[in-house]
Amino acid sequence: MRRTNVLAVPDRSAKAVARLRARRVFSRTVFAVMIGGAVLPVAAFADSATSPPGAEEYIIWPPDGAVIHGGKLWVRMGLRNMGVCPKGVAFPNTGHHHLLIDTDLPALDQEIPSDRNHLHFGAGETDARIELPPGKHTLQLVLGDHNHVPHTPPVYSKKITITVQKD
Ligand SMILES: [Cu+2]
Repeated sequence: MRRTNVLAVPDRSAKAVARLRARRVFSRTVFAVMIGGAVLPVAAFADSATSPPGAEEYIIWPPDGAVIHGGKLWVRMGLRNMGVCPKGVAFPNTGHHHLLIDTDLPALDQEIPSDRNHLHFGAGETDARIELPPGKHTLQLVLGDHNHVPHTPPVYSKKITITVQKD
């Protein structure tokens, strides 16, 4: 893959590429059906990048059960046995962080949604300043590949709960 200009590719193009890739997988799947059912499971999951054994994503900060005063906090994102790489760059054993706020894991074989509950750190960030309203909140990380799709097997952190108290 060309590495120049890749960082400037807008999300829309990435989605178009993902659609094209999905179509290619479909073709491969049809082919697999023709040559024998045994190949089908491999072909159906061939599109997401793979993660190596021992890959682990974790939240460095805040700790589970933390009480945050005021609502503004840093989230520090940790990753073992893989590397962080910006979106759009296909490099083996890398991905970018996604922070899930007050939501469960998304579908692990599709592009991770992008909204206020699913934050993408497509520039390769490993920490983020966020602000949450008072109350209990859950935080969880999931790594996505160059197309924002979780790896095979998926790499995600434990879900933690924090409490925001108004100052
Ligand atoms: Cu992403």
